[in-house]
Amino acid sequence: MEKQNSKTNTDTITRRKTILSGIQPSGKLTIGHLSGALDNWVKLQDEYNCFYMIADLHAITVRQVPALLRSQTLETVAIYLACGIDPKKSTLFVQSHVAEHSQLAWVLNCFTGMGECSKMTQFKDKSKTHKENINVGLFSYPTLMAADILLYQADLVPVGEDQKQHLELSRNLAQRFNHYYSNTFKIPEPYIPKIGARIMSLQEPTKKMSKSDENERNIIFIDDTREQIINKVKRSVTDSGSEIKMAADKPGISNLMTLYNIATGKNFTEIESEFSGKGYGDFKLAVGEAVADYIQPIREKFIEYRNDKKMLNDILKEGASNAHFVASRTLSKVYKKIGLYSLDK
Ligand code: ATP
Ligand code: LTN
Repeated sequence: MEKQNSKTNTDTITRRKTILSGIQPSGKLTIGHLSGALDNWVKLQDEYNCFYMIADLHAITVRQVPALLRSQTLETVAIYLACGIDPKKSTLFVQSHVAEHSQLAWVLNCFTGMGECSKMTQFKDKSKTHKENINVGLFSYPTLMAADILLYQADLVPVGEDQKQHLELSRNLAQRFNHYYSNTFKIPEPYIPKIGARIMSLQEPTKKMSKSDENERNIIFIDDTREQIINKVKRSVTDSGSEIKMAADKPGISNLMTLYNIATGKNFTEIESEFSGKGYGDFKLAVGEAVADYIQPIREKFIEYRNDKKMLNDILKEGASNAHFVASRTLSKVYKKIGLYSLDK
């Protein structure tokens, strides 16, 4: 506790801006999460007061197998750490461990119009893919996300393009609440990194590589072995023609070039000249090997951390307590402003 309070005090004194982001433990994380989110989160740790969350309550808006959800939650923590999220610099916690998220979400539900939630693209998409279970949680998903963000008075929220609409609602709700009552919430800004490529599915390269895709051949997981990675890349879909170049009509090759760029740091011009005159076979082998080399140290750390449940639990306990410290202050203010009767004074 002492350490957490001193961390919070330091942040207050230096007035570092606050960042909050999260990923749902709805599957194993992929190389897309690494390049599109985690690599960036790691860089932000030195400059910002970061809260990195595992959004397990969001994950249950679609049906999950309980044992898998539990193990994926712990695996996600191990991956955050293996990628370089440092619990001494950032607060790392599980959403359901901090009750204030559900509590504020309920209040925000009472300030959100039905129309605002029903127009959300993600709700419309998931209602199509999960026709058998279009539940109220899926509908009000964005108000829980707003609670996640507003509880910590986040200045910036790193998200992919697909979450921008949810962030816009968080901003509207914060403004609405501040207007009805008085200034309570900071208005968060989206933080869409300049770099951070979108990785596409290996078999259907016009679709995003996604952890909940049922076809594992589409995905490079962070815990895939060297052989698995090389094989998946070897079997990936390529395009007609034989040239290795970035082009809109070559989504397969362009995606492999992006992967090679992430793994080696070489730019697209360098990659094009390295493989000029060579065939797809040589290129795929080089991409597979480079990606395997890139993933290997992260995978090794992941395995080490995943097997140390005590260490993971200790980090999560400290994270939950630190998060609760901040979140409870915001929630108390909100309860007071809306007129909920309190037993304290
Ligand atoms: P799900 O399939 O469970 O809905 P997902 O695998 O599509 O999830 P999210 O959990 O929504 O991914 O991803 C969290 C964040 O990770 C995104 O906001 C985005 O920044 C990043 N991300 C995920 N997949 C990719 C990808 N293929 N390429 C780049 N960034 C990605
Ligand atoms: N909805 C996000 C995960 C998420 C999140 C958040 C991201 C839940 N709460 C708060 C940023 C801020 C997703 O599925 N990518």
